[in-house]
Amino acid sequence: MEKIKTTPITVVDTISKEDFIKYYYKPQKPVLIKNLTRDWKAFENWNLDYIQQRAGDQIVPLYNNQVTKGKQYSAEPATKMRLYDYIEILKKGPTDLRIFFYNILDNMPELSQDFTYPELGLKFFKRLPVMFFGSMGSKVLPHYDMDLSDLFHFHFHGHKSVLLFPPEQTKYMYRIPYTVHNLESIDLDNPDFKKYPGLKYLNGIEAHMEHGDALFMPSGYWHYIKYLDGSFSLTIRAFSKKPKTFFNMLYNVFFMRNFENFMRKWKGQKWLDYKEAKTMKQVEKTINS
Ligand SMILES: O=C(O)CCC(=O)C(=O)O
Repeated sequence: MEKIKTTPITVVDTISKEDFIKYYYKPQKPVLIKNLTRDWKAFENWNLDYIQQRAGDQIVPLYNNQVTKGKQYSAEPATKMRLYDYIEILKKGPTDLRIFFYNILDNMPELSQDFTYPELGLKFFKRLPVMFFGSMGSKVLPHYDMDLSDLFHFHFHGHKSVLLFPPEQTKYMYRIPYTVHNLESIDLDNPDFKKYPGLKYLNGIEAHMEHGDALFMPSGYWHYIKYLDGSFSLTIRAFSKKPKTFFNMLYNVFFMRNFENFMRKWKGQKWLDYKEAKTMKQVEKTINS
């Protein structure tokens, strides 16, 4: 079966601030850095047992991969449970239940002692270090972050695969209007090129992450993530300094998100069907032009 075109990500062991800015930050190119976390306590200590011991008592929201319908809001959790119990499920795996965007400072502040912000020339927004958990079988719907920040994503305990697409390829991603994700019926692992011909024009960057790896995902990059075993990640962010990106971030966060919620509540499935048809038309127009 024909697959989405991909190229492997550039991997470096270490990098200086000057080289990072010159070769990756300024041209907005992703890179995987192997040794960035070697002197963190997290590199030594972070595993599922450690998180269970430190923060097992809290109740966490869990998300799955079910397609949202009607008035359902896509950011609603599928269920909630004690973190300890969820990690037990992860250890057994597979499950499609994931923890998504869990703020460390609000929920497990002591873990913030275990990592530092890399000195690579980015001004990190230190209020929002967030964690993600998943297991073999968990997939994260392809999306980009609506605040359009430059991201550093670190992985612990196991393995995951990350497929990245630059913002210039958004026109072939089948992005749904007023959202930052694509049609939920698209499976990038088994692409239906007949139904979604735009996918043929994509060229992804493929990264395989293991314990301690750091991945730079520049602003607006799409990421499609698959957990290969029970494991977890940390993401830290730096807001873009470009005025246009800053304006788009304000639009996404303060207008787009609320408008989408309002329309879903008001129109329900009709709104979703209308946007799906519009998405298909938009990509067709791009291909034909
Ligand atoms: O790894 C995950 O579960 C999702 C990560 C993500 O979407 C992010 O860091 O923005």
